[in-house]
Amino acid sequence: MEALRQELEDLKAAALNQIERCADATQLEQARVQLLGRKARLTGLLRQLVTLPPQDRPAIGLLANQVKQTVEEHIAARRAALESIPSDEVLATDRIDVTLPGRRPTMGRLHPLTQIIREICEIFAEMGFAVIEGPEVEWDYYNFEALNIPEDHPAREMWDTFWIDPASAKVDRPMLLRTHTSPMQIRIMEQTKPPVRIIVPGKCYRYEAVDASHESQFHQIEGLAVDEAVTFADLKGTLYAFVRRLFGNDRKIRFRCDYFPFVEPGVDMSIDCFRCKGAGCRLCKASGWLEILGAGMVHPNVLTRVGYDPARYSGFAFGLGPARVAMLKYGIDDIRLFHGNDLRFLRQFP
Ligand code: 2U9
Repeated sequence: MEALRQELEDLKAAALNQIERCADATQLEQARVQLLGRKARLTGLLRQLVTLPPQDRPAIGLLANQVKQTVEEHIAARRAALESIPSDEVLATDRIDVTLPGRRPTMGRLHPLTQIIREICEIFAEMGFAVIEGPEVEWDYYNFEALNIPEDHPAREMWDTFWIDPASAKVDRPMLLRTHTSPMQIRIMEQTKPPVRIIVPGKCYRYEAVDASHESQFHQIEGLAVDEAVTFADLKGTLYAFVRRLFGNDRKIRFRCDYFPFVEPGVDMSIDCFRCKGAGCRLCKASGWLEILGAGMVHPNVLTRVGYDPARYSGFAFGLGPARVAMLKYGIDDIRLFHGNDLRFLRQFP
């Protein structure tokens, strides 16, 4: 039996050697027939297994089949290797024109909203405001209660939103998609003592009909400054400096009374129309003014709730929609263009 075992090992070594030396597919096919065909020594040995004494059959049978399998695998591998080498004919005719110009990759760019959000945040950051972001899913408490908008208050109608199903979220307090970024200002004040100077950009949600100037998802940038002796003059000075940076040094500003539950007094701020310099045009709807943001002095109730003494501290706050700012600045007439994914629109912002 030992002789037979040795013969199989020698046969395997010789076969693998022969396969490696095959230089093309024809030689390999000849080798395959010689090594595994009907007249091959290995095939003969496998056929003669039945003539062996029964106690030797399993071991020799196993070895012979292993040799056969190894030879088959090497033939397949050698075939694959030979196929990957180009033929002489291909080598003679195939040419690469190395002078052809390359294919230029498409360059991405920042979305116009991202650009304007970064530009606005940068202006406030240079004035000493820290840029902070917060969660888009909020507790009712932070979005409404803490901002001086109790349940049943008619002002809640200004901010209809999407509510989280408490059962599926496994929560026992009302949860919603935030309608402004103000909840984050509350969180920051709860965690820190004045002075506070923060700017909070982020996505907000409102349940409303979509048209050329409203979408149910939109971005907001809000700012807050609280310290001892902060006055309305600080609000005016800060926001005046801001719009001059964004819309040009010759801008004028105008304040009018407005109502927001979280500020007192509340205002809306306009700039004189940079297109017609106040004379009246299509952009400013012939009024000469463009409404740019809302603002006010933080309501004492809001300060009290976060543990700030309103007799000692005061602050101003403001909010604006970067989409509206971009629409005015670049003369865009439909807010839906921002998320329409039309490259003809997006490519206009370098
Ligand atoms: C705290 C206290 C006060 C933020 C403010 C406005 C006025 C405002 C709107 C402008 C256009 C939002 O994007 S918009 O729809 N915002 O007019 N926002 S005062 O006041 C705050 C915020 C946080 C703690």
